[in-house]
Amino acid sequence: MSAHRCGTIGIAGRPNTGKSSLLNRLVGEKLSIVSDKAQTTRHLVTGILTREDCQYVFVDAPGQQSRSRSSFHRALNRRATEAARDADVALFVVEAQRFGAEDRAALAHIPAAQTVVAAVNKIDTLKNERDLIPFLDRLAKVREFQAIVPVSAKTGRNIPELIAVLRAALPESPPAYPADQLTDRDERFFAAELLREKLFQEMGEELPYRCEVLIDSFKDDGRLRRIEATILVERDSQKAIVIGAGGARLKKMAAAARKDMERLFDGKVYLGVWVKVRKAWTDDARILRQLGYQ
Ligand SMILES: Nc1nc2c(ncn2[C@@H]2O[C@H](COP(=O)(O)OP(=O)(O)OP(=O)(O)O)[C@@H](O)[C@H]2O)c(=O)[nH]1
Ligand SMILES: [Mg+2]
Repeated sequence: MSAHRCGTIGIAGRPNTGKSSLLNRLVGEKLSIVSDKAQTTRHLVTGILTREDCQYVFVDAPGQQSRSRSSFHRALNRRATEAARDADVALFVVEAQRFGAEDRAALAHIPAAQTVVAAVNKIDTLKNERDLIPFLDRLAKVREFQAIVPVSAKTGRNIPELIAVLRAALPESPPAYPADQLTDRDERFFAAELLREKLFQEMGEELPYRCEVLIDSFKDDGRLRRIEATILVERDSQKAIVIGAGGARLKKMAAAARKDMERLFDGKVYLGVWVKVRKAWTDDARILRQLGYQ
């Protein structure tokens, strides 16, 4: 058998290309939150895939975006850059048939010396996979990629091929984590993320960007996890929208988040959620620190 390999793979690309969906598909567990809105991911999320001959430590990151409006957005971009730069390999994710200025800018943030594998995602949306060939040819001219692999995070198409290509790019090394470890994040982190995902999935276009989730307390009570969370918004009007008529929207989001938590934690969850107004939290150093952005 060939030598064991192990290393980190930093996932990069502009927002909304399917980076988090791909991480989830690669590790076979829903760890990183997903929505149809750009800039869903705000944190670095590690997902570990352990195979007999290789351990893959994937790091999902926020999408690299060209316009930085606040300290918050600059913090997200810093994270996006770090993940790809500090890993053994960068996995650059683009959408099939779409390579624009934003993709080019995101790619430019990956240092020239870094090994880059490109994943062309969402190929399930193509009528005919052969239509992709000219796009792949054009992409190959943009930069010297170690490999270009068309995939679908949605259907799992070509995921084994992508895993094989990544293995070849990782250094020979013993495993860095125990074989049963899936992530380096704790349950508290995932509790906040799963609730934030519901805000992205349930709310209109602008509102999710004005929201954050804080976990106020997380207690094990026998086999029950008791979680108290706060959704931060910037204005009273936003608070009313999040809560919805008679509290219906908040109840729906909390119920969906609780269900996801119970699946991920494999146990019962009590979830209490409050909504609070904190003006301009995206530029408030104290809140950004509390949320782990600074
Ligand atoms: N059809 C199709 N849709 C996909 C695929 N992968 C992801 N999506 C969709 O693309 C949208 C964005 O997916 P995410 O995984 O959140 O994308 P992301 O790159 O992590 O986005 P940010 O975190 O915002 O940078 C969601 O609506 C996904 O369901 C795929 O392979 N096929
Ligand atoms: Mg994401």
